[in-house]
Amino acid sequence: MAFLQQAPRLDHPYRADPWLRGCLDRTVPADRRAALDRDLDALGDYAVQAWERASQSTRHKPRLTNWDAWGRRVDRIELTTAWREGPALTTGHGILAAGHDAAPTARLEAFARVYLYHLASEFYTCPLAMTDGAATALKASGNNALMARALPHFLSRDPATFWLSGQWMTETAGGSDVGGTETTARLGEDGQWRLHGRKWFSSAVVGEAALALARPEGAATGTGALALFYVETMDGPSRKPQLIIDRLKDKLGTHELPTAEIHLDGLPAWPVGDLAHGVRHIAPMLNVTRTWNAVCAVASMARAVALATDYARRRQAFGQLLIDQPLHARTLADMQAEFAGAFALTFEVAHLLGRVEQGAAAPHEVALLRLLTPLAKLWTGKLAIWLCSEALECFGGAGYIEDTGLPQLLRDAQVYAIWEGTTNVLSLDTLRGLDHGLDALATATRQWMTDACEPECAAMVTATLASAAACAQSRGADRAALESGARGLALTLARCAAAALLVRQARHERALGQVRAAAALRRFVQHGLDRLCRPDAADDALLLQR
Ligand code: MFK
Repeated sequence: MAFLQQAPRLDHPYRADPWLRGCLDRTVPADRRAALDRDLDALGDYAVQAWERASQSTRHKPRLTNWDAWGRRVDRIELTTAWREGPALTTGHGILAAGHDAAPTARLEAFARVYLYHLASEFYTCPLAMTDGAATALKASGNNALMARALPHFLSRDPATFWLSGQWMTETAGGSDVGGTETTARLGEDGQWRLHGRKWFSSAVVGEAALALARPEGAATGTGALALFYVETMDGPSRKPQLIIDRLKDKLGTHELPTAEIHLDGLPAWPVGDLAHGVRHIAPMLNVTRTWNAVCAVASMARAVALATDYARRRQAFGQLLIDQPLHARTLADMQAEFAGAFALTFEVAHLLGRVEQGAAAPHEVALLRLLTPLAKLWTGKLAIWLCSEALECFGGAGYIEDTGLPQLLRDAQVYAIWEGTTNVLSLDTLRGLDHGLDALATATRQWMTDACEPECAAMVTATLASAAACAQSRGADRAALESGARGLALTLARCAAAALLVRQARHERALGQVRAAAALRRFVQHGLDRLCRPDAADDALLLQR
């Protein structure tokens, strides 16, 4: 064997990431940067170690044991190494707690930590997202008793007191359509609410608490009659689980994440707000977990691009390095440009979230955040699948082989478009945010593109946004037309917002004598901004005929 291919090496994901560093250089004040850099350096080190550890060992899945040897029900889950290390890393680097600091950049800084930690964490970030969402929803509820009870645990910087929270919504009768929830809440004679029912996808089943939707006994059907409850899942100091874990799911990806089917047989519960409008009460949680989803999707893209680019710099074929072959270089550059746009939009949402929460946002930015959150989630969810698939192809046959660690990237990426709302559910959610959101987006893009160094690109953004707005307005009265075009509209708005943010980044870099963002912008715009589609209901019907 004269020749062996080299495995891809992972550069330090913080020190080698110009997009993250550029974003933080532009936004984070100097007096906060040193502390942040220490955490990001450490989390980047951990990511490199985790990649090397994974490439030298067999992957494990969590294992559920329902019964002990003597017939007692135990429902014990053995976790992977990364999951066991999760609480110390999370609390040690303030991955959750830092996002709730009283500073307008706190959320952005916390999401930079999440971005670096995500893949090394083996999706421990999933329950972290839900815990962050639960903390946010409890704060929004104004329920002081529950805040005093749970927030010191959810936002703890000490692993001994840290708690994870679940988000229990999905049931067999209602996945996206949460209104189908069958779990009931019964008020006992002792004044205690208790939950009875089955939750079909529970991804934080090892957590200590959860926010759960349930229908108070005797309440009407539908979404509006659901109530939101806070529950604790461990029985005091014995830490005996108080819920029944029926089984762990066998999933396409996210194998280290113990997603479970559970049932509740009288679990004590406390209402978070009034005994109705549960979806309204849980919405702050949804919007936070959707932001996590986008950040984690972008993290997967960053990993895919980094590995494919590293490999191209060392792999020879046809007598040349791949990186020196024009078509391969073009493919990698196209991937970079799409990633750069997705990164810009996602971290703008993270920054906006912090500014809105801290009262530091301009008036139009509340509506802007409401619109951009589902846009970032739905677009990055889809893009991550495409980009990871392209990256695997960059490795040829090796990209299809399990123990390279590469197929896992693609399998895991598929989840971003599904959980926390599918692409279509999120496209319809975008319609809820359009009323004030379109004007807010027009205002924001004008500001982002002031003094643009790529005026042609800026003009294309403005023109495409205007036709998207006209399209939305012309279909306004025709709900079916609006809904059938919602995905095209959402993708167009997402791409316009991302391009406008790249214009801003290019202007910032120009002052520093850098040109990378301008190149990404030109290429991104070349891929097209307009994804609008005509509402051809008649053709849909013809194509779907039996
Ligand atoms: C590593 C990354 C980590 C990511 C975390 C991973 C965790 C994964 C676990 C899961 O996937 S948990 C399951 C997630 N499930 C969903 O996300 C549900 C998807 N379905 C929806 O989002 C539907 O759009 C929804 C259930 C909300 C629609 O139901 P309805 O019956 O049509 O609700 P409706 O009447 O439109 O809205 C009810 C209220 O909520 C309204 O307010 P009002 O009561 O004041 O009228 C809405 O305006 C409000 N609302 C809905 N979505 C909102 C929102 N408010 C703010 N933001 C939103 N996004």
